[in-house]
Amino acid sequence: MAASDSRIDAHGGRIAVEVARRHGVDIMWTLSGAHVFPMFDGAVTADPPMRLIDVRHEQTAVFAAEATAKLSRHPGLAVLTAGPGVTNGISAIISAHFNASPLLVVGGRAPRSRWGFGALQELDHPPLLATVTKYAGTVDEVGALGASVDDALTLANTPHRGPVFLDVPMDEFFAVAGTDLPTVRPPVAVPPDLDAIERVTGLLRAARRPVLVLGSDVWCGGAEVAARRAAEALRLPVIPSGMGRGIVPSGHDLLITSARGFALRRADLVIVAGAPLDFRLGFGIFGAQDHPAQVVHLADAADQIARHVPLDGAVSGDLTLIFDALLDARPGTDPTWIPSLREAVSATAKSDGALLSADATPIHPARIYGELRRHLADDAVVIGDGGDFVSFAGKYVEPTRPGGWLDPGPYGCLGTGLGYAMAARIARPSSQVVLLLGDGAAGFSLMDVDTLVRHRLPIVMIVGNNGIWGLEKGPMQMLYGYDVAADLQPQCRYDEVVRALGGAGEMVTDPGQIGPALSRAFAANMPYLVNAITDPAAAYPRQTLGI
Ligand SMILES: Cc1ncc(C[n+]2csc(CCOP(=O)(O)OP(=O)(O)O)c2C)c(N)n1
Ligand SMILES: [Mg+2]
Repeated sequence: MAASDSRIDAHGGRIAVEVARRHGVDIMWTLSGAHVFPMFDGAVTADPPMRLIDVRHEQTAVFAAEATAKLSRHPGLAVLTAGPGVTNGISAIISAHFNASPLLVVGGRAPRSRWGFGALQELDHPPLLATVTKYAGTVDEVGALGASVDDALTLANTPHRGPVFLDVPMDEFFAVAGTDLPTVRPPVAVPPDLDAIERVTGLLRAARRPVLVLGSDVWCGGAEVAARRAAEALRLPVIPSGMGRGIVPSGHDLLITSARGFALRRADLVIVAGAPLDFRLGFGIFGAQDHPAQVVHLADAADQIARHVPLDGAVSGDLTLIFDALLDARPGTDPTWIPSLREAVSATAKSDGALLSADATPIHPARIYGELRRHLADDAVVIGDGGDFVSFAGKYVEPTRPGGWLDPGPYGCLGTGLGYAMAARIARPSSQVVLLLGDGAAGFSLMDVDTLVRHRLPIVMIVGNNGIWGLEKGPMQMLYGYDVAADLQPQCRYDEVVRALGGAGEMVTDPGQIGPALSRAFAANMPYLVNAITDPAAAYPRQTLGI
C-alpha cells in the first residue's frame, strides 16, 4: 500500500477511508462482519487512523453517523455488513432521509464472482434503499470505488442533503487498485431567484402580524447567523423547529416558542424556512379559519418547496443568501403584535411554573425538566427519544445555542437515543450530553450503554419511567375506551441495566430526589442513568396526533 497527497495504491477499504477523510469524515460507525473488514483495516492503517466505534446494533451505528452529521455538519459514515447488517440499518437510513442528514452508508456485499450462487448473506441491497436515499448503488469494481465514494459524499452533502448508500462486493473490496484522490470543495451556494425574493419582500412589507419559523435545514445549511440577523433586522417573532432550536436563544425577546399556537392562529403572514410544511407545522395551514394567513416557504432546494398547500411566496436556494436578500423588507408590523406575543409567553411561563416545581408523587414529568434546567450549561446537547416524556421536554427545555437539540425528526423513529448520544459525546467533547428516554424508547437501544462503557463515553441519561407507552395508551383509550399492548413493567430498573453494563445509575421516586440525582449524574464522568418514576396519568396535552 502506498499513499501520497493525490494518489493511493491500496485495497478498497483504504481507498474509501482516504476519500471519506477528504470530505471531513473522521469517525466510522459500525458493527463487525467479514464483508466489511477492508473498511476496518482502512481505518486502523490510515495515517492518522480513523476513529472506529463498534456498536451493538446496526441501527445505532447509522443513528450515530446521522447525529455526527447533524452536529458537525460534515457527512457521517456508517459501515454495515452484508444482508442483515444493512437491513438492520434501514429505519435509521430513512430517518436521515427525512431529516436531510448527509450520510454515506457503506454496505458489504456477497462476492461478485459468486453472485447468484447463494453465498452467505447474498442480498441485492440497492433496490431496498433506492426510494429512501439520494442514490443507492453497487460499486462493481475496486478501481471505481474512490470516485464512487467521492461522488456519494458530494451528493449527500449537496442541498437538499440526505443519505447515500453504496455496497461493495467482497472480492472487489479486498482487491487493490491505484486511485487518484479528489480535492473536495464545499457545495456551490445556489442563489435565490430575484423575482421570488421580490414577491416575498412585498408580502413582508404588507404584513401586520408576521411570524418566522426556523427549521433544521437552517442549522444544517450553516444559515443560523443569517437567520438570526434577518429576524432581528426585520423584528420577526420566531418559532423554532427541530435543529432550528437555539438559533434565537432562550430569553430573546423575539423567541415565542411557548406562544406558538397563539401566534400561528393570529398571524397574517407565516414564513417557514428550512422545514417541510408537514404535520409538525399543521401541514402549512395557518391563521384563523375565516382569516387564513399568507404562507411563504423558503427551502434549500427547489424540490423541497411544498406542493400540497397553496403558497403566497416560495424561494429556494442557499438559505444564507435568501435571508440576506430579505434584509431590507421591513414589515409594517402592528405595534401591538410583538407585545401581545410577549404577554402570551409570560402567561405560559407563569402557568408552567407550578408544574415545573410540582411536588406530587408520583413525579410529574415537568418537574424533571424544572430540575434539569437548573443543571444545564449553555452548550449542553439535549437529545430526546420517547413519546410524551420528550414532548414535555420540547415544551420546557429551550436551548441557548443552535446545535444543542436533537430529536428524531418527522419520521419519529423510536430508538435514536444511544446512537445520537454517543455521537454527541464525540462531537462535543467538553459539553454536557443529556439523553431523555421514555421507558418504552429505552428498550430499543439501551444495550448500547455497553458501547458507551467500552469507548469511555460518559453521558447522562434520564428515563421518564411511567410504566407505559404513554403516547399510544392515551389515544387508544380515547378511541376505544380501553387499551391493549400499551403497558410496560412498572418501575422497571433501567438503572440496574446500566450498572450491569458497567455504567452507574439510580432510581428516584420522590421529586426532591431529582436535583441531587442529576448532580451525581453530571459529576459521575461515566454513563449514568437516572430512572425517574413518573406519573402515568400525566399525559402530554396534545391537540393532534399528526395523522
Ligand atoms: C420504532 C417505533 N415504534 C413505534 C412507534 C410508535 N410510538 C410513538 S410514541 C410511542 C410511545 C413511547 O413510549 P415511551 O417511550 O415510554 O414514552 P412516553 O410516551 O410513555 O412518555 C410509540 C410506541 C414509533 N414512533 N417508533
Ligand atoms: Mg413511557
